[in-house]
Amino acid sequence: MTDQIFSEQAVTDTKSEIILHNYPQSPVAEKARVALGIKGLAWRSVEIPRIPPKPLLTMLTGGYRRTPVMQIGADIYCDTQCILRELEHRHPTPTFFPTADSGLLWCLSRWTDGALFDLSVKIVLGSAGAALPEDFAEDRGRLYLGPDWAKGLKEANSALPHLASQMRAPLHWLNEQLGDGRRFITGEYPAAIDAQFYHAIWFIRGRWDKGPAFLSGFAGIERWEANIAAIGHGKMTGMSAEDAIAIATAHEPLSLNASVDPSDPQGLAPGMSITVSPDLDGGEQPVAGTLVCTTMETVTLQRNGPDIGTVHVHFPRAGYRVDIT
Ligand SMILES: N[C@@H](CCC(=O)N[C@@H](CS)C(=O)NCC(=O)O)C(=O)O
Repeated sequence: MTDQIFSEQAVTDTKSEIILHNYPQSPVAEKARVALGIKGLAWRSVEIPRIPPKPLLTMLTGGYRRTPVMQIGADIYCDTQCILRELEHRHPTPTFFPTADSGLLWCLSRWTDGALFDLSVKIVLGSAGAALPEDFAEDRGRLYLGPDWAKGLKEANSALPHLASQMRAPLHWLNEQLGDGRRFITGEYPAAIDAQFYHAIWFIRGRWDKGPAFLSGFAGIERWEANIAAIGHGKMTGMSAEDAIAIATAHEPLSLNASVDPSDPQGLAPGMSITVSPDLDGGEQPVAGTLVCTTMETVTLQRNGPDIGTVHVHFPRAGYRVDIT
């Protein structure tokens, strides 16, 4: 995949332009950037602050403050689960699922994005300890270690050898998976799961002082990391947050089939007033709006405002809580 074929999509076509709200140091954004690289897409990057307030981002999302967020016209995709699904839908070739294992790989990705990523955050926060800037430690501590975060940070620091042991076992399995010389996790072609596994490893390599030495014990992983880095990030050009908001205002969201799912466990139906928030409480603001449509995988709500017009905000169902208000 070193020979990139970039999408012919004209950057002036603002309706279908892919805008990623992100910042360079974010590992979860790195997952999305690698995914854009796998698809060889052209995209615009809006750099957002690393800690709240993020008023120009939350104006679009209705309160969701995490990184990254993808915008296409007046459609706003929160969480990389939604972002990857939408990229696969709009740009199916090359596919994120080059083998016949998409269901299995979605299941595995709930672990890479959940327990594995959380473990990498604990290692990075725990190893940085007192060196972390206070506002950053407080914000990320609350998000990833819970309301009692200061205690959690101290525990992560003293438990570093244990946390490293928890990381070693899955890295050993990944190394074994790559042991037959394959270029990527499922074979010759990169898949979504490569980006999903990679972001946690990119994070410990770059932000844990002992990360490079730790990873040097896994030759297959180091070779695979180089293959992923060679894919690149597609074709990125910068954009201001103000221009992104102007694009949302200038366009209408894509129309969606507002059919009712009679088996929806919560009885959700179009037109209901709802809020959506991450299932694990990190003290984050729920996003309120009118339900447009839900599937087993996604919930879409509509928001209107003088500053953004009408937008559709999309969230995954898995990992998010929908409340009827
Ligand atoms: N499940 C989310 C996780 C997003 C996430 O936790 N991102 C980190 C960035 S690495 C974050 O938002 N940190 C706090 C922030 O950027 O304000 C996803 O897959 O997009």
